[in-house]
Amino acid sequence: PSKINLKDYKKPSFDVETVDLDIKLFEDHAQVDSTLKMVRQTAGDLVLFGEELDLIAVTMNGKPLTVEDYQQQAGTLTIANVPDELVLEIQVRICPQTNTALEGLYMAGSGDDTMFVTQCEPEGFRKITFYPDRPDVLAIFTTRLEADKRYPTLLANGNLVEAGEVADAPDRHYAIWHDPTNKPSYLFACVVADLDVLTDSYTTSEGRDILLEIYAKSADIDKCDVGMQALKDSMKWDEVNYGRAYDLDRYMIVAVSQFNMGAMENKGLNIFNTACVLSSPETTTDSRSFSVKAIIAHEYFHNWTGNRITCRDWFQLCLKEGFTVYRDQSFSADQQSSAVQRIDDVATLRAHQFAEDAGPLAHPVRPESFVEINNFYTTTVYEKGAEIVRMIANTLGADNFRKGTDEYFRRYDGQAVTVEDFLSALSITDDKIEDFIDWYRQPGTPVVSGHQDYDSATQTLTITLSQQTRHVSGFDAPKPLPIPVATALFDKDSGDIVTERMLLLDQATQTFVFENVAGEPVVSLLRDFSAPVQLNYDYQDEDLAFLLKHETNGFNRWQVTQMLVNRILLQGRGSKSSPDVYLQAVAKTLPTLATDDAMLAARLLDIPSAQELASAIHTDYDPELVKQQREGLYQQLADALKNQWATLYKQLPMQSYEDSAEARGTRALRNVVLDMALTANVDGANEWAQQQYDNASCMTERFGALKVMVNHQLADADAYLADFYNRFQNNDLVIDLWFSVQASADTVTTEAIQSLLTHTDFDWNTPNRVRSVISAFTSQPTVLWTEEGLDIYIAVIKKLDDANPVLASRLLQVLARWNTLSEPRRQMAHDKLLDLQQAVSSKHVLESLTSVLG
Ligand code: BAL
Ligand code: ZN
Repeated sequence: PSKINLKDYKKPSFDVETVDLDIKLFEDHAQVDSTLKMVRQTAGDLVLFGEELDLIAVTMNGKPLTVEDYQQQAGTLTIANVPDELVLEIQVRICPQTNTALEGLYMAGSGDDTMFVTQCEPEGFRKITFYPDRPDVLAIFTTRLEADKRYPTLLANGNLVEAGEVADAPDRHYAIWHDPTNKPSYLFACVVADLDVLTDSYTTSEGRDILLEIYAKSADIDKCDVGMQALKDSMKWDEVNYGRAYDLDRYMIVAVSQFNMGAMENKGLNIFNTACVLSSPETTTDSRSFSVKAIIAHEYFHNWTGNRITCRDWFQLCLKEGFTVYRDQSFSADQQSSAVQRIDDVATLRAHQFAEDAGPLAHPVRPESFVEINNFYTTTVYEKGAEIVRMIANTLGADNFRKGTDEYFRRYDGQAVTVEDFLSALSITDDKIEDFIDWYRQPGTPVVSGHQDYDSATQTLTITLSQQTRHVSGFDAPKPLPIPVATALFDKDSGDIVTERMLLLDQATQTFVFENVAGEPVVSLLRDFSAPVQLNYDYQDEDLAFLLKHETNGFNRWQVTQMLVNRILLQGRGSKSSPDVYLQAVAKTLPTLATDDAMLAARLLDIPSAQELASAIHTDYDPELVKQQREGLYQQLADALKNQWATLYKQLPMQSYEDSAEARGTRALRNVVLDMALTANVDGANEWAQQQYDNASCMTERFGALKVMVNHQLADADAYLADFYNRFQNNDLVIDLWFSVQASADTVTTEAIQSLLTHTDFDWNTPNRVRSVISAFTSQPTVLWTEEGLDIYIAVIKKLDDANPVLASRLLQVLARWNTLSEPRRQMAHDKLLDLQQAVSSKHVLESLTSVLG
């Protein structure tokens, strides 16, 4: 398979004005008839894409074409000598029943419980029919669906025009949908199923009455209220914050259990992984429920950032994803403590995106070439892409950012555009914003180093900052980037802020001078994580302890504890701290914080995960040593506060369920305290865990208790696991939790993983279930990076390579850290990856493997 390069972009030779689709579903196949009205844009042949299609007939302007009239190659159908205006009619046969890749039109479920759904982004539409399947071809779609009446639910994008019985076929019915908005084929969707529906309504700021519908299996329809509320909240939020109102009369969401992604923003017909839309207190943890709301918001926000303004080509994926992630993060920050939201977003970025940027899969936020675009739905494109938008928003300030986004929507509505277009609109009040383009082009996480000099004679503080980005092979030598560094100076005596300033570091090294500073201050840098960089500042531990006490914003306090922890845990790798300052600082802070802001208190006790710590280690990574050091510090923390845990746990009594920020904070902290108490062997903690499980008012409490019982190998853990299974055996999403709590246990073994993979409820065709074991397992690097661990993991990739290459390739990308391992693990992992190369054939896995091997 060949590489596609950004620099080779060419406009399509034809535009599609309208497309009429007629999709007839039968027992073992589907027939798809399409009529495309097309108009020439530029010179050249007409190129249509198509994969896994059985071409039955094609006519042009009413005249049947024969094999001499077109050229069919792998993945394309090319017709030469076409007139400037044409109507193309194409008939194909496809087989959704055997489509395990979950792209295009596929059957989900099994036995009597099946449904048909689509996933077209990025290039799934070409598995439904031949089409100029590229995001810069926008068309008006009309879709007729026909199926057996045992599938009463027939949905497609837009508005329902007509529905009825099929003449001469009493068991069959049809529905016709028309979408009045111009859209690229990746936003096409249809659903043929037997689903219940939760309905509601919303009136937009423009006075449009919208029907809101969430479709789910009847057993799940009681878990759709959280999603519905989130949808209404998102609609309102986008009106208030971006002036964007919804534009169709109907907004539908469909829950599907077999889905590769989290969700998909198809115009007017979002399709969601059940894990990302269903939520109820009894079955869903608070953190999962929170991400349900965020994902509903994300997909809704795409209606403007993605659908109405879309990407010119797939290299511009970050244009819609980075901006939309920034928008959903801002929405979520408005729904809870903004500090906690920022903590969670930054923790994810540092654990996953920084690791990606540090390894062989490093790529620019806007890649310049790919073989398979599915391989680029990465944390770099999404999360780093969002950080760039955040830096721009912070640099401009709220008013000018809003002027910029208003301009973006005004100028480009209805078009397929580029990152340059986005920056040009955002820069209407400040042309320096265009300089941020280098953030989109350059891979690697910049390291910002610095120190300060204070001159008491002149009362001047000078901060020197420099930036360095590693040179990723295959790319130009890195240039200095514009890095906003939010800075505050704290008076050492009073603890008050004396000055706040946003420093813009845009050269390799720069000095920033602060005048009239009476007494050397403590400097707080990169507040609110103002740029996605690694910071090495010449701090003393005492400065960090000071900041933990005096920083005004919860995020900054968390960041300081993380710096302290990293300095302790990455000892011998250039850091130099002993745990004492950290332990004392946490001990001092915790009691008050637990009362004032329990959620933040829970986060402050975070010790970065083994994976996050590993992401900062670039050579000689020894998973055993990291685990030992991490657990050692955790034990020290638990022991240091041993006499506080009982008091704290009792201060956080279990009450009847409430969905308030305060109640969620209490639950989060209680789970952390329970784990600490068990770690410190506090008398009676075993019973607290059992009582918490038995008396749980919600899944956060029950699962929190189960998790500690499993991790601490309490005597009754197996009995509780069995109870959990029996209680929830009819709920797939909860059974996913049951699998994952075992697969990610601190004490997991390869035998345990193997037995989960052969459990009767394990299902290779359901990505959520595969991830509940296999992705959960990656949280235990000491087991993953062994012969047996890798054999299991790699066997899964082999198995999925053909059946579901998108999933296989994403699982493989996790192994990119192999080259940082210490020997002999590194060589062993390398050999196994080389063997894998002989055993796989999908372009998805092969491209990722080539990159992973470096
Ligand atoms: N566009 C794919 C799913 C998402 O990012 O919303
Ligand atoms: Zn998205």
